[in-house]
Amino acid sequence: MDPILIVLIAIAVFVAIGGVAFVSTRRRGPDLELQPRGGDTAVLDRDTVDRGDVAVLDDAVLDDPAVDGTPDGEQDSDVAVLDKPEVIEEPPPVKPSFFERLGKARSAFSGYLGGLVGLGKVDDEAWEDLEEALIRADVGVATSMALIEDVRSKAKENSTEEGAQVLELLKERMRAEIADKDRGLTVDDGKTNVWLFVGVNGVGKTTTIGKLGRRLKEEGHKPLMAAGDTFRAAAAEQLTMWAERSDCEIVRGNEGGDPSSVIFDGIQAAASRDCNIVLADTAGRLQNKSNLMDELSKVRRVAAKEPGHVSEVLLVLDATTGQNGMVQAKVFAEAVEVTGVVLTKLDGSAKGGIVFAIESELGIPVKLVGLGEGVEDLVDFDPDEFIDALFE
Ligand SMILES: Nc1nc2c(ncn2[C@@H]2O[C@H](COP(=O)(O)OP(=O)(O)OP(=O)(O)O)[C@@H](O)[C@H]2O)c(=O)[nH]1
Ligand SMILES: [Mg+2]
Repeated sequence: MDPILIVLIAIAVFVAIGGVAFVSTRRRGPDLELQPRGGDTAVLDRDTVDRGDVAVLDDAVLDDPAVDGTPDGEQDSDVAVLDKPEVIEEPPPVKPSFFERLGKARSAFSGYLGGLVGLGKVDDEAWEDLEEALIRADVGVATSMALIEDVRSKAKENSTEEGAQVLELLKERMRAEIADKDRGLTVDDGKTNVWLFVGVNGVGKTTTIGKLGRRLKEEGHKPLMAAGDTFRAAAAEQLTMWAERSDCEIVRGNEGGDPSSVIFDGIQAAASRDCNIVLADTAGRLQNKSNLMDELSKVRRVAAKEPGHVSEVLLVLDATTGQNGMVQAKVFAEAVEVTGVVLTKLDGSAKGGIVFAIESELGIPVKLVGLGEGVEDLVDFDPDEFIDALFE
């Protein structure tokens, strides 16, 4: 064969193979070279894109039609994943109200009372059930009986026998029972106020001081914590952690030292550092240990020495201990003239009724309520919202 002819055939075959290769490359589409936001170039294959890595793609690359990979510009299903992600702005979290946060106490108590709403007529048995519901919710036997007796005579007076109306009367009566109490926490101007925290073991004294430290600072006060629990090794450490967290001053003594002198030192330090409230922690103690109750009386006397000015003695009670809280309240009130109650752990209790027992039988106002372990979980007691929550 003519060598020229052979060369021509070879060129024709070469051109034909090259054409087929070119067409097949076009059909597959180019590899997607995508630019992540960080700036480094990354070559992503189509699988990667489909997994949703689109959020990091550069706008310029997204606008490039070559990225489509579709030969004739028609839309294929891969295009959708290259859309810019929609930015959904989270609304700021709404702080739940006292009413909402009562949680368990609320649902359990209204469980006892809720059944009455559907009742047609309240007969003798229903009156008894109602009284029992109050007792079970820790309102206390004496207070429950007194409340029901009052409501029953009022219902008779008004010829009211319908369940819903009777509940309304009870609600009103309970509201009246705890209305008009002074629940403010006293801070006297120009004084070194001392707030003493007392109560049995593990009720939440130290935690309450920690929570209050933050809150008082936010309100513009200058609190100082005094670690008067010298009994338990870790107690001062625990308070120190809270002080650091809420940026409060703290005075602590030696383990096994005299609690009165630690608190006295705290008051001296507060006066010289211009702190206006001393939050004085004390060791948990059982109310039946008379030597420990005497020690508490001494702490109270020493704290009142110049320049100390005891403006609150707050008894911390754990809502989950129920009626035993009443016994504690009586004995502590005798030893240290309690000015208010902090009712902790109401988030985990169905026994909110203890509030009525404390206020009506002992006349001590509930001033603060603990609804959790966090720094934000200490709230002022709101009697109206509390009653609404119980009857919801
Ligand atoms: N759920 C819940 N837990 C709380 C509340 N207040 C305190 N606690 C927890 O109860 C436990 C005991 O709290 P402390 O503050 O150490 O109690 P305390 O009275 O100082 O205890 P002692 O110093 O041992 O007498 C801790 O685990 C707290 O986090 C509250 O309102 N709700
Ligand atoms: Mg403690």
